[in-house]
Amino acid sequence: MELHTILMILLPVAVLGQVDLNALARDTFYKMDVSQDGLVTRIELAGYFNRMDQNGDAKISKHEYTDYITDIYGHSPDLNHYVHTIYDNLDYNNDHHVDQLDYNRNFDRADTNFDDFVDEDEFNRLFMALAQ
Ligand SMILES: [Ca+2]
Ligand SMILES: [Ca+2]
Ligand SMILES: [Ca+2]
Repeated sequence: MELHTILMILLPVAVLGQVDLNALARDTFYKMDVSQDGLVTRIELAGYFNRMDQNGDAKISKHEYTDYITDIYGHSPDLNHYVHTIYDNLDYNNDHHVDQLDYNRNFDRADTNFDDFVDEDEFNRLFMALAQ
């Protein structure tokens, strides 16, 4: 067994290179929900992306996004596929950056009951749509 394969087994979201999207969604939600009240605010969503912003230009490049995700979960072809698909879908206006405009559009898309919070069910629906 290759070391690469062993590392994949240790990761909760990528077992044997197969990404568990539900686990990835759940983990992403917990990382966003800094206050741990089960609701994500616009500020928490922006904060999540700001943690990826290596060069401080208030825009997340695909490179920054990919680095952030693979630093946490490791590399696998399956995960790379989802990372690129999710990034392209997050980039609402297709300008090859994910920034405040895109955060707002995705937040609005997720918040289907218009209470200005994104709960875990709302987030899961958005995440699955972004991963398609
Ligand atoms: Ca940046
Ligand atoms: Ca954009
Ligand atoms: Ca809501």
